[in-house]
Amino acid sequence: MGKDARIKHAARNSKSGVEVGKMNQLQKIICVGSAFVGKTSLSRRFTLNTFIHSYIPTLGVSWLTKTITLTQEQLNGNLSKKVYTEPLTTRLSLWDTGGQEMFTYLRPKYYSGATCAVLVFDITNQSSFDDIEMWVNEVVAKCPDIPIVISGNKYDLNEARSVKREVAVEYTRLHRFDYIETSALSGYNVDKLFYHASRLSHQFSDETLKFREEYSL
Ligand SMILES: Nc1nc2c(ncn2[C@@H]2O[C@H](COP(=O)(O)OP(=O)(O)O)[C@@H](O)[C@H]2O)c(=O)[nH]1
Ligand SMILES: [Mg+2]
Repeated sequence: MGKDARIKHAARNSKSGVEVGKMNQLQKIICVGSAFVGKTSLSRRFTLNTFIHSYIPTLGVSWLTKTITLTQEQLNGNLSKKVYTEPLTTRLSLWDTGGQEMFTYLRPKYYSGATCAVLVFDITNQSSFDDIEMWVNEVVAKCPDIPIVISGNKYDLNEARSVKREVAVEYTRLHRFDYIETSALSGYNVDKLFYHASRLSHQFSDETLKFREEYSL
């Protein structure tokens, strides 16, 4: 698609009423984490605004896309200096990798070109949180320096949680990742998660940006 066509395409896709900014290249956000934590559900909630209760294991890999516009305020939101002066319209592709061990051999090639990693665990499942370290190592081995956001999903089951919020916050703070609790079922914080991932993707690809500061969602 040529530049003009991309801008028109972006304009058609922008329903927010904000000024349509420059169309950026595709952002590739990878959703990683153990099976059953809600990776597919988060992607579906964000792109299609639907939720399915039954479990459909993701076979290998799948992806969904959505075009969004980030305002300059959203782009600058986590920075100590305001550097962005125009909005950005960008096409997000969410890559949803199957967590199952049998697909391990498939996953690394899907990391290539990723601009942000969303690492998901289930707040009611301690072992999915314990697995996060393993996922971090896998992602960082393939994509050094990639921004990482950790999502503690299934917040609607907060009453039944087994991973304390403070424990997750402390872990992510130590590693300087961002942390957000989400619910694909209710939609809680799902837009916030992916808009943040998009903003980080843009900042990641912007080599002039050297002063990203610690940020808490
Ligand atoms: N209560 C609740 N269930 C969820 C949530 N997200 C996903 N699920 C359920 O958890 C199961 C696994 O979800 P799925 O998205 O397939 O997980 P994946 O294996 O990580 O892709 C399914 O039965 C979903 O309906 C959530 O936020 N809250
Ligand atoms: Mg899945």
